[in-house]
Amino acid sequence: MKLLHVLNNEAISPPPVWLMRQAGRYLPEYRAVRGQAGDFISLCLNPELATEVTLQPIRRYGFDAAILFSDILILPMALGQGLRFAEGEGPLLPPLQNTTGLNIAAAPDVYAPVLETVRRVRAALPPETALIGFAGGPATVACYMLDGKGGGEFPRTRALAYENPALVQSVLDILAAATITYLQGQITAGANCVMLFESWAGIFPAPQFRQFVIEPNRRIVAALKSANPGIKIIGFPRLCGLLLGEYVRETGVDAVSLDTVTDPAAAIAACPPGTVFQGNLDPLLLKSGGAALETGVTRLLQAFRGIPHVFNLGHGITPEVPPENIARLMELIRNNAMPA
Ligand code: 1CP
Repeated sequence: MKLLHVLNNEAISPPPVWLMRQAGRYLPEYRAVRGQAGDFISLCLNPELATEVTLQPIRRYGFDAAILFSDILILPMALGQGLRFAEGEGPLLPPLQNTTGLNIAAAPDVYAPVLETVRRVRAALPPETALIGFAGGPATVACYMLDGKGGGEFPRTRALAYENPALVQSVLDILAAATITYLQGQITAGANCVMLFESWAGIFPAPQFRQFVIEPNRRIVAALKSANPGIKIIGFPRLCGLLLGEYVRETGVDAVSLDTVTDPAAAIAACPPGTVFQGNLDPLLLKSGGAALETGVTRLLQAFRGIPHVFNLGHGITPEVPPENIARLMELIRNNAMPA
């Protein structure tokens, strides 16, 4: 598997490629299955349909990796917090007041269908295509649990970090423990590597970033690596800025997924030797296409020349991207082989 070669520190040209949110509303075949499933949570918990939407982008584009179709908010739901997805509004949860209602022991029964999807996808994928398991990072998931909705501001979580740090810490501790068990379940079911999405890492000041993002991520990486020698873990500390090098060094992730704003050369300089990079094409270029897309792709391939790199976006594909622009992206990457 090309992806695993790169995660094992090999520079490969052209690089392996997959895209965040590669299964999603930009694909007509996804919208059809989504309509059949009813709501989004039912789709995540239906192994047959979740397997189908995981495989759709692989069939269409031949990506080097599939990512399990699920959501980072399935874990809080499995822990007992209510969750619904309001049409066009994103996730809604009853903002958490305390942790007494959260039940780690009950979670595996609720997310069992997700692990069944992992087994089915692994069995159906071509042997050269890697399967990526994932979870939200504890800080990011805690933001949704404490604020009850997304959007990126999370005012209640940020206030609680000062006003009730014990509550925030206990949510993080529960999430770190539950995430270890959840990701272990995905690895046992057939995931070839795993990714931690800390999509809102960038809202915290440095001391809180260390406590809420780095420390729980470090604990998860250590536990998974000690139980699964050789397992590769990708971190995505989105918008962490100058704390990138510290995140990689202290958590022990094998690879770091870069957000759109991060300059590849600055990231390479900030991270320890041997770091593998993933990213970070601007997802908007997929909407624009044309010469801008060509320039963006060439620039990115050149920036990571000779460095182990997994081609990806800096954040997820948006629903309005024309599917043919992704076919064009694949052509550009695969016709751009450069001597490593
Ligand atoms: O209407 C629909 O069909 C739902 C849209 C959708 C999809 C396709 C949501 C709601 N989640 C997903 C799938 C999903 N989410 C995947 C599947 C695999 C793939 O990438 O193809 C993954 C890995 C996620 C992870 C996820 N969910 C993240 C981390 C990555 C990121 O985008 O930063 C986050 C923050 C979420 C929360 C979430 N779920 C859905 C939405 C709209 C949101 C964001 C809400 C907000 O604005 O805060």
